[in-house]
Amino acid sequence: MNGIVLPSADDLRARARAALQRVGATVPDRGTGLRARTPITGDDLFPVPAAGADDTEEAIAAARAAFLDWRRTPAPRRGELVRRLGELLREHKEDLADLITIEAGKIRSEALGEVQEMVDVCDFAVGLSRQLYGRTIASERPGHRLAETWHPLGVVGVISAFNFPAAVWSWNTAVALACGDTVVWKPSELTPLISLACDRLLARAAEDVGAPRDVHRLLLGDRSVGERLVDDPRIALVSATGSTRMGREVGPRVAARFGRSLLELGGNNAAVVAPSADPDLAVRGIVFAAVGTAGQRCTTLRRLIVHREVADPLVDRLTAAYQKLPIGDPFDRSTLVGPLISTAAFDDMRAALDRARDEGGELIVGGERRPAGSAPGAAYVEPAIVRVPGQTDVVREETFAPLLYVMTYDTLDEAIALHNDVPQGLSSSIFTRDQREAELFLSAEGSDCGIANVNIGTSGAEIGGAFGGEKETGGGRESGSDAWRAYMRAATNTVNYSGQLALAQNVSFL
Ligand code: UN1
Repeated sequence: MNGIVLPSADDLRARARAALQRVGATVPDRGTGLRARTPITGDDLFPVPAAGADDTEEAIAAARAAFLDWRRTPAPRRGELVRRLGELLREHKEDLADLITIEAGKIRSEALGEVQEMVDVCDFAVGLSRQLYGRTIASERPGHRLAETWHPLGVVGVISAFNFPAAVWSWNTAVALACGDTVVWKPSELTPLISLACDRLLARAAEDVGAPRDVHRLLLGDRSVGERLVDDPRIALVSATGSTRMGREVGPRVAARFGRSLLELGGNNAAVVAPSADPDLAVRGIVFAAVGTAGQRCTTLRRLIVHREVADPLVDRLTAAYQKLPIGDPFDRSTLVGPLISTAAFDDMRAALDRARDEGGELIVGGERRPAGSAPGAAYVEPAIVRVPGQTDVVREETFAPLLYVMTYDTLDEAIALHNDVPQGLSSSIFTRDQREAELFLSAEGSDCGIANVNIGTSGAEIGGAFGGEKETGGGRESGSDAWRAYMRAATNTVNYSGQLALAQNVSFL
């Protein structure tokens, strides 16, 4: 039995090569250490050269030198670089989406959506380049002006994950460049090709507008490259996206040298479904949030907390929807669930399912691997729903797979307590038509997450809001709103134009 029909590794190689050529990037033909790989078939595509210690040193020094120039460039002119990058991203939307699908396994619509997110954040950062506002503050002294001024921070080290291999880079880079910073990027080892494409487009944008080439440097490499960024005092801000385990190392190491870190770590996102929820809307919102990107978003819905009265019919409807999910080749327009990133990710999912069963859970649907006869190294999996007797140990952990745990509640207070009783705090939602319930969920006594939604799932945030979460999610905020402040330093200025020396707090001296 062949099962899922897939393109060949040669087809994917040709498609990746064509996309890279169209963006103007060099197709790697020899390499040390790294390999570009596709989860669609599980095959290696190209060898990729990896950066060593010398390359890392050179890149940091170059980005630091470029910073000294870039910080003097007026912010609206810095915005012109980001505008040009946004134009190139629009022009090459399909090429970038191809590379995202090939390396991360995203279905077409989600890969295009990721590129759209990049375009959107460029538009945002162009506007931001004219809005890096500081406040003026009423001085307590006559003839004095008190103000805050925002200045560029330095070199930003961006460490990104495989699941949003391009968008998370763009959130950081578009904002950092507008803020007057330069960037050194260490992407996931799993996604070198899309990284080469993004780097090339930014280099083209820099050439087109006459910005210094070294405002951005890409370092493809293993963990040692990330460690160098973490420990180097020339990296003013380390913006790292990944697991909580990774963040536990990065945070203290950056803090030990008094650097800044911005951490986007694990999520264990939940939705509360109240008795008044619109069932059609809830089912569609839940399925996208739990199953989209094959359950491999930081914002993926992993826990469903359902009122006891509506739990059985809701689970029945979700089960019916899960049984019909088209699983397979992410380039096929009818597919909704592409591959997991690796067979190891499937092993983790199986291990979580086994633990859930041992902890009293009941598998309702899914959890099996779909055979892909031509590609034994690819992991296609049926998204799973497990009913659990409560928030057991495995439910409190993030498993990066399409695995949805369902629990029941009787009172909203109980639902909120369950909701918040996990170590992570990224995204959350409530499905309800009761305004009092919705507002309570959004209030100080409600969800403790960085993102809290009503009648929409936990994933798929727009770039205009700040993105990030609390507790073990790391506390960082990226992308929109005032997240830019993390990429700048504020100076408080007191200017005395009175001709008299007046000391604050009525202190007299001399
Ligand atoms: C991530 O999974 O790391 O809100 C980022 C979302 C996307 C970004 C996810 N806009 O699901």
